[in-house]
Amino acid sequence: MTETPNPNIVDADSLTGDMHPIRRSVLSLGSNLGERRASLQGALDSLADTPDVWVTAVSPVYETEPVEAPSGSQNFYNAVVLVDTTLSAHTLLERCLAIEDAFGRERTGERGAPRTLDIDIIVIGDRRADDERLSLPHPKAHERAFVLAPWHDVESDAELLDHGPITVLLDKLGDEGVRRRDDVSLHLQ
Ligand code: PH2
Ligand code: MG
Ligand code: MG
Repeated sequence: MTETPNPNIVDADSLTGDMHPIRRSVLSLGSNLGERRASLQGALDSLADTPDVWVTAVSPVYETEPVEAPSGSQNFYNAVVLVDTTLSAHTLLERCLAIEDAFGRERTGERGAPRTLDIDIIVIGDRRADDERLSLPHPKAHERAFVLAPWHDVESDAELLDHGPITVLLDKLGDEGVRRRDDVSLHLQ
């Protein structure tokens, strides 16, 4: 007979207070300055090296025309990485910013300025956020083919929180300005 409460069942949460649920996160990688492929590969390697982050899928690389960027900006390379993580939203954000810094990201304050590396959090499970540092889901993801096209390649039945199936969103946007580069790819070590 099991005693109630069973003394052998311990709630780990109540012991350490640091257990967190595993959530699926979609990360959008972009680069339009310097060695674009190398920066995206470095970002992938760094994410894969991050404790409590497990990379589950890596999309093809797309070459994309710059959106809302200063005229004369180079095309981007964009890709999407799916991860499972127990990190909090803000800890994941800190990690993404630190990886950007490690790959030479300069923060000039100029909107859309060319960047060696940008890692944007598109969603973390069904987490919502709206503070000065983080908005979830990413407020522009639903209108960006450079996010949705690579995401669709690795998770065709995905739904974007608050916006529905990404196939429907992509159909509306079309594929103008985004081109899959099958000759450029990222590798999970
Ligand atoms: N990122 C931006 C602004 N514009 N355009 C493309 N094609 N790809 C991007 O990753 C991108 C952009 C802001 O981070
Ligand atoms: Mg961005
Ligand atoms: Mg960013």
